[in-house]
Amino acid sequence: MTERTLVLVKPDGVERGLTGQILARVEAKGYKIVELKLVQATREILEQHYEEHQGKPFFEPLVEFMGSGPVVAAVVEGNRVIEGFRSLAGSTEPTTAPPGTIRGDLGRDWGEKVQKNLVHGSDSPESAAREIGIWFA
Ligand code: DAT
Ligand code: MG
Repeated sequence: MTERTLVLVKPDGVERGLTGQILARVEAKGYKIVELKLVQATREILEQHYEEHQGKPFFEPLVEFMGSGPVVAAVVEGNRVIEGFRSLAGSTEPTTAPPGTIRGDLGRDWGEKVQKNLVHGSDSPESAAREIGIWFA
């Protein structure tokens, strides 16, 4: 079934000049970018976006990191794209994310409190709808 997901290229990805490579992988897989923008996220947006992580020890460093520079926000469309993009992205921790994935090929541990793992992808249809509403209000 055709779905939409929210993809973010996080500040580390934008800063390292990896936006093109990351979006190219999304397109090469056959998904369609239907919305795209470069945005400096406000604290309000980030608190909403990471609502589920409020109270966790990495929440504050995460919000700080995500506001440390511009991010690229995209809405990506395709059959089973929510699951498909998470598979392309690889697991959360870039050190051990499988080679072949965005995080596995392009990311690593930088010795910081937060995982600088290049990308975000919504994890369910409910999250996708909620997150697209936050970033593309
Ligand atoms: P994902 O981005 O794979 O969906 P998540 O939703 O569990 O992972 O966490 C959101 C982000 O928070 C993640 O991309 C990086 C950061 N993060 C998660 N767990 C962490 C941890 N244990 N220590 C530091 N940062 C963490
Ligand atoms: Mg998540």
